[in-house]
Amino acid sequence: MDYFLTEEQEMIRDLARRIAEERIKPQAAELDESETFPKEIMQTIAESDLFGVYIDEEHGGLGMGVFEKCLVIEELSKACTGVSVTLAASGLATYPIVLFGTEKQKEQYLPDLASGEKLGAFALTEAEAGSDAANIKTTAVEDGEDYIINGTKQWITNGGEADVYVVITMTDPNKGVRGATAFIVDHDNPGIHFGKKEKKMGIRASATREVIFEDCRVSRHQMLGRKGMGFVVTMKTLDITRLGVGAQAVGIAQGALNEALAFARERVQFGKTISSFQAVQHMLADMATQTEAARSLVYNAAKMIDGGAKDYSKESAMAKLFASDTAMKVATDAVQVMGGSGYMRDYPVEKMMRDAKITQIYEGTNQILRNVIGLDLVKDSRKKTKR
Ligand code: COS
Repeated sequence: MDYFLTEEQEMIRDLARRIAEERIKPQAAELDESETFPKEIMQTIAESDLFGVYIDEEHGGLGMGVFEKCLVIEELSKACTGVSVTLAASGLATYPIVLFGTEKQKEQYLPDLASGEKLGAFALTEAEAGSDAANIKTTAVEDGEDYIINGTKQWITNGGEADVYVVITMTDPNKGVRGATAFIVDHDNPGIHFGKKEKKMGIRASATREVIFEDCRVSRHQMLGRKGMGFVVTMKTLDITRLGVGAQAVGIAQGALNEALAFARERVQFGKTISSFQAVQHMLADMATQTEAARSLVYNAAKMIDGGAKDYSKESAMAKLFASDTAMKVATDAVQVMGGSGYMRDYPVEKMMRDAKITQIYEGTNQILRNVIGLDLVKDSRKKTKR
């Protein structure tokens, strides 16, 4: 399908595609097997200015938007989501600063995040606060001009590798969601510590760790947005970054389809290539149609945000939900088309199937996203009835 990209957009996409083909694809299996964080590849991506495509030029970025960020993530994810998620998760810490940072905070943090000199991480999830994001127990207690943060964040992507942490805390636990506050914490703060690298099913090149705050002192100038706004900071951020997960999913689906199609054209059974059997062609047709539908949803939701829409929670949730379910289905079907070969680690589709699973889980499980979409539909229809 032709999305009529501008020359600039084509350039960004082609650059990401070239890095994916030349730098990531040849190493993807080894990085997955050895669970190695891809430092050198991240440096190449940083040198190509791809970290900051959506950050304004004034703060060191390329001044483009969510749509271009999705193009980059999709291309990198075709080769390896274990690599692309590092860039996407850095964006998860960058968006709260873009959306809610003071000019001083933007000047201090955005240029390094845009250049990829520094990586970001978003620390929300805890042992008892996953889908129930408001149930966080990490506290930030006022102490003169500072706040003291205590608590443990779990499964933090880029944990330990990142330089800049956006941390969601409770400043007033009695106020529930209105008692949450976001802070920026630097990696070199003596009160921040990291757990061991987690062993994951997929996206194994990426680093996922516990992030522990022990009497972590931060200046009140590190507060992001106002006191009590932490939940809104979180939700507004996720409304945008969920499209990044959608783009990862589209990349995985397209990557798996490409592998299955190439294999089917080579594999001979009953004296013919299996691509000549209608049973296989129908599977490939469904895979291609579903992938294109997922891409359309992600691209359109991204354009809606870039176009200045005020509320896009529902559309972003729909795109992430549909794209991630598609990635899981298409990757599973790619393994099926490739049969025994698909099941072996010699081919990339078994990794893609493992990588696809997380897209249905992180940044809001697909069950939570159905809640978001459903509630929005009902709220909207109530408003229309009142009119
Ligand atoms: N944008 C702005 N504000 C939002 C919002 C959004 N997208 N979604 C909710 N809010 C506001 C609500 O308006 C409400 O504010 P008021 O109290 O002023 O009315 C407040 O936030 C609480 O909203 P709600 O009552 O809907 O909160 P819940 O505790 O019921 O949680 C869900 C809502 C389940 C949608 C939320 O917790 C969620 O998204 N969970 C998944 C979190 C997640 O993605 N975790 C994975 C982390 S990986 S980084």
